[in-house]
Amino acid sequence: MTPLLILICLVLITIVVIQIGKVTELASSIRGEEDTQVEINRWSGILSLVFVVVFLIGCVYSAAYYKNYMLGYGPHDAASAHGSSIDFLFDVTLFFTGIVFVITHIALFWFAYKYQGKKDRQAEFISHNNKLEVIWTLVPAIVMTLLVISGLDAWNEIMPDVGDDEDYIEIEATGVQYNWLLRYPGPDNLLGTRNFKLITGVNPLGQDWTDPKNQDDLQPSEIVLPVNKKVRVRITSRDVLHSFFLPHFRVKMDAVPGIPTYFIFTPTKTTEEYRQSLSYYPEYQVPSDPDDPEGPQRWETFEYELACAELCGMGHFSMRRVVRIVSEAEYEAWLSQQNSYYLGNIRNGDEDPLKGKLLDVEITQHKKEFTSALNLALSAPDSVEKVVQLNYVQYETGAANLTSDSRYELDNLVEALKANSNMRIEIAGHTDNVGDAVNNMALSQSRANVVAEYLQKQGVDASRFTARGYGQTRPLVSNDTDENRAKNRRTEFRILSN
Ligand SMILES: [Cu+2]
Repeated sequence: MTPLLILICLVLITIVVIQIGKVTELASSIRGEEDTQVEINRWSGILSLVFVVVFLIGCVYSAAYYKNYMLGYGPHDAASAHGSSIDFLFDVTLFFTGIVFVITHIALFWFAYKYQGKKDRQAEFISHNNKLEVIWTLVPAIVMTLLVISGLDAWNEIMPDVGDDEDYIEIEATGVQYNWLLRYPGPDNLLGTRNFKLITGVNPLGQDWTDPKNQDDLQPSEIVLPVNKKVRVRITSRDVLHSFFLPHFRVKMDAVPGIPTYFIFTPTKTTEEYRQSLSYYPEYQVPSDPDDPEGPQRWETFEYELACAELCGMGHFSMRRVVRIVSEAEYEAWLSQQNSYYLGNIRNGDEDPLKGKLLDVEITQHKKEFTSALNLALSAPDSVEKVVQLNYVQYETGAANLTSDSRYELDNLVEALKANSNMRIEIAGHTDNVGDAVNNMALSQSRANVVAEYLQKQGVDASRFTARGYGQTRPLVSNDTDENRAKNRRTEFRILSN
């Protein structure tokens, strides 16, 4: 419908223009061609002058009117350490180009007025003018040189890479149509290796999971960074050109497929501080949702953003991610809530090359779980609660042989017994209700014995523990599902005294 309307409008406009032409022609044949032309020239000249005045006033007015929305002006001081030097360069460039802009526009329209066609007026012939040519070549050349040199100076100041001894956070942003895939290094502070051949639906970055550095990497949905800490962003692309653009921090760098780029910057203002600086300006004291006049105001809902500054295709506009700058403590809290992408999405799945193999990160995690369960049991007042499950002690099916990975959990127990020299425990074996109850009793007793033997071998005095099998007599939950039966097949210990 809309294209049809536009087409009809265009046809009508064409008809109007043709008709005006015909009327003018008719008028000139009545009044004489030459007189009409002079009259048209005079009006064109006057209207040119009117236009340039209105245009220049409009330019200045709109710049002043929208000042508080523009980066570098009003509340929009740079939120990064290097940002002010870019803003300064921008102002210097604007100063020189602004002068040229005003002078050339005035000259252009003034000349159209002054040298309008008149009866008996002839154009003057000038072959060349050396003085004029020297001036209009030299002045722009000097200004350009000045701008380029100061630009290079700023570039050299902003772009050097981080030194080995510097304290910084490294994160990674990969542009894909149409999204930014973000990666944080995790607790080891190292980003793992990538290989484009490994890219799949669940491994969008092509991370090599056999590289331990990858196993703790995070893929958060937003960029969260502590204030006043240097950040190095690795920037890459998986398909076409994108551009990593953090407007409020004056950070912008192309993301090029196959060529890693980077940008280093230090955020100097938290999101909260930026909101505060916006709150003083009337432009930001309006409801952020026009349909909800009582709701939060624009300054309250402000967020820094990551955008793509390269027109990369149809969905280009949707490449937006929220950036939050917070205090060091808030950053640490946020970081501790993020989970490893590998452990959450890949681990023991079809694409895990390490399926079934115990990882260092898991050993650490299991130890943490053991320690907190132990501490809980140690401080429990009631003897019923003084029980710790040995979740990662496992046996071969139907037998009393420990799996080799069980030693990590048992070593945790050995360590605990050595650290708490007064602690005495009872090791208890339990089974589910599958099979014969008498056999189950025997099996659980021999499993408890195996654990006891292990402790003794590790140098724990035999007087500090007893081992007992309970068979299927003490289920944790009812034996009605596979899952529940697995919970009931367990080894645990009870703290008898400490
Ligand atoms: Cu893009």
